[in-house]
Amino acid sequence: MSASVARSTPPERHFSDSFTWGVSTAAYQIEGAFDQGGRGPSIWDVFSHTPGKTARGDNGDVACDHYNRWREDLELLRELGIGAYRFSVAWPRWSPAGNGRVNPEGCEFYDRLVDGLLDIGVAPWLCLYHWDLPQALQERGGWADRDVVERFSDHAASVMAVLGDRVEHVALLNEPNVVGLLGHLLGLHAPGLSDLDAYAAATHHLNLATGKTLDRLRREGRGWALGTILNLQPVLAQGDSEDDAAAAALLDAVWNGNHLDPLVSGRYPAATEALLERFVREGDLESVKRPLDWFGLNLYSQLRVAADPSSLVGLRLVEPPEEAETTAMGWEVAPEALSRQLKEAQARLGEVPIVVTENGAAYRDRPGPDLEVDDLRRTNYLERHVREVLSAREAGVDVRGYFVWSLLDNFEWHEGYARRFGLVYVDYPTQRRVPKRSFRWYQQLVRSGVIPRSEDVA
Ligand code: GCO
Repeated sequence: MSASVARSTPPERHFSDSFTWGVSTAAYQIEGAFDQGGRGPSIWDVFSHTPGKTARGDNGDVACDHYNRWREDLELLRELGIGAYRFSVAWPRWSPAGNGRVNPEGCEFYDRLVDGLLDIGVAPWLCLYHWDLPQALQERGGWADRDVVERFSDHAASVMAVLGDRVEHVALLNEPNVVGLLGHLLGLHAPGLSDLDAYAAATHHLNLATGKTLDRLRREGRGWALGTILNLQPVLAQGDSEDDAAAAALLDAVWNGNHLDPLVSGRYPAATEALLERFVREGDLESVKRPLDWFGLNLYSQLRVAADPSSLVGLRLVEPPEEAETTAMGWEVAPEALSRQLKEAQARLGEVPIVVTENGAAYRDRPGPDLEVDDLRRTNYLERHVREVLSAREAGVDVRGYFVWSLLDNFEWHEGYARRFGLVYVDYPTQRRVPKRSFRWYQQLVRSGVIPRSEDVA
């Protein structure tokens, strides 16, 4: 073989055509149009409009104005060349009071979005709950009130009755562990509670809603691929002491176990059972233990923890070591956490295929004169994480897809707009969208199935 032929031989593909490449978004973070098209208020409208709850008082009123600019955003998806787009349906847009009464304009919006995706050959991956509970339901107790389980199942059935002829992949809940902890115990997310009972009740009801809604949708016999999404992270003990190990085990139970354990084994972790069982009625846990068609893993980082007898729960989170690389969120960049977590999740889930439904990083992007962003650090973050997906696959983990968080810079919850996660830069005053270097890197990966070196993509 001559040298010139050897040079033109394409590198061996890392991923086959059947691997799903996607990007993820969430309704409240991008849609804006909070008072358009008959949408009702959600807990995030109320929370973000409460002084002091979000950075600089940022809220999702306008966000990326995706509700009005969705066609332009589909164009970006087409240009990116991905096979799948994960988005969420805003419950208060679908049913403003959360009582099942449907808002036709809300329905039409998602109806057109799904058609638009199919027209450009992108598979819609629909998430039924990404944190924007109708405020009317919060006023009746929200996730802490058991009645929400039925409301959510009804809502899921209503959405799928309209969109289910064109949507195959459905995720029930996005990160119930974050909803429980940040929303009901730490007060950082809507509804902004710091209440142990509300946390325990919400945790159980989120699990029950998952199980009951899986049954409900399966009874329809429509062949949907039903999954749910958890944010899981390896928990590392700071030191070698037994106390630190116990602290790590406790945090692991709370963060990773409270939702995964009941799903796979019908039990709560021993460490949290006493707290949660007050809300468990007979038969509940049997209806939570359900096989999934696929499992969504969101992973950004890992947690470090130490025992701390002076804290209420006996532990404290530890900052990453000084030499560790961190993102603008302060999260440690730990790509190996992804392959480790994929292997652990697979061991727990058995045969269930796994999809990385979110992975990405916020950096302080500095746009040039034409708003272009050379985000080498994000590109490099993504490159290293995709390599870990590959290594997990090589180790036998059944990872079927990978979704970047996120298509666009967007409303990063209580951190507001300063935390940019997008492959596409959004200039909020003009709503101009400008693809970053990471966008071109991802485009190349999706097109070739070969992981490009981040430095090689301009
Ligand atoms: C998450 C959320 C996203 C966040 C992202 C970055 O699932 O935590 O789905 O909404 O914006 O994770 O923090």
